[in-house]
Amino acid sequence: NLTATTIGKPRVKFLLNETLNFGARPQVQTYTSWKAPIIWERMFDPNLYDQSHVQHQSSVALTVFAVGRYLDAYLNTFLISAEQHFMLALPVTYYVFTDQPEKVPNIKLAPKRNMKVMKVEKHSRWQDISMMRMKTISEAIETEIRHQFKYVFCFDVDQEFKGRFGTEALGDSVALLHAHFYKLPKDMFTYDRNPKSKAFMETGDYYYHAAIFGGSWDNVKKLADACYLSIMDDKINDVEALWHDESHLNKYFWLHKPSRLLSPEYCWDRSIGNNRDIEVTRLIWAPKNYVALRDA
Ligand code: 2GW
Ligand code: MN
Repeated sequence: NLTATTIGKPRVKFLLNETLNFGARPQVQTYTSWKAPIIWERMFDPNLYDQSHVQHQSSVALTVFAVGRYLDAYLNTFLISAEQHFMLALPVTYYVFTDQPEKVPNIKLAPKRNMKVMKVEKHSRWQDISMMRMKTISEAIETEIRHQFKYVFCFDVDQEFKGRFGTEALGDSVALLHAHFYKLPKDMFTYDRNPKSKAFMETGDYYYHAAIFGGSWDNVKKLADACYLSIMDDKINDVEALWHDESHLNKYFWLHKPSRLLSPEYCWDRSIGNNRDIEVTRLIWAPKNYVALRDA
């Protein structure tokens, strides 16, 4: 077992990549044209990844926003399920951003796991609640996260962990393939097509889902800063990208290729129905009641 006994950054990086079995899943794409791995079940040995990250004292900050009705609707399930499945081998701190800190559920956390609740304002438009996360994430990385954590993962709250979401997902710059688009031709991707928006793009590599992105803290900060800048430029120019922060995220990952991609096993929508590609659901979309949550 080479990985367990090999110390030193570049060497381990090499060994972990070598550890991936790209041939294990012949029915799906397991690496990109720029040779970034796309992580599917059975491609990796979970224990090997855990051992290596423990040895290198990897640590993870998870950011999640629960503003307005989304707090009652989703936060408890998200956190309880994260304690069962998210990066169990490593120290994890949940950064919960909310307008109602007093209502955050008091969840019993395992050793080496912490929660930090941070108050944010509630933007009146939901589009702004979603988009302005980029600014808050950047600030939190600058003031707190960078001093304590190697990795940052940013999540939508309207989801539930159902299976291992482990150290195999960690990388310098991590993007998620959107469950609805990973099999579709590129001309179906819902990129922003308005040349007036900073998110405008004519073609791309994949359609990434903004419900999860991550990486080393410095890379996530660069991403959040770039997306926030573009979002603010759009505001000055009185345009809004088709899918808000997700459009800007797609533009960013087109210009700055992610080093690791997560398959839709990492964020599946059960309403899609049976699909043989999905051998394990690690996280699922929570059912959404648009009427109750978005209006009124
Ligand atoms: C968002 C839309 C409509 C009504 C309310 C909200 C809302 C979102 C809210 O009232 N409170 C709140 O905390 N949020 C946060 O923003 C929460 O963390 C939520 O998961 C996140 C994104 O909103 P969400 O999950 O309703 O958007 P989706 O599931 O349609 O997500 C995709 O598209 C979004 C942009 O439209 C984002 O890019 C998101 O990351 C994508 O997954
Ligand atoms: Mn969502």
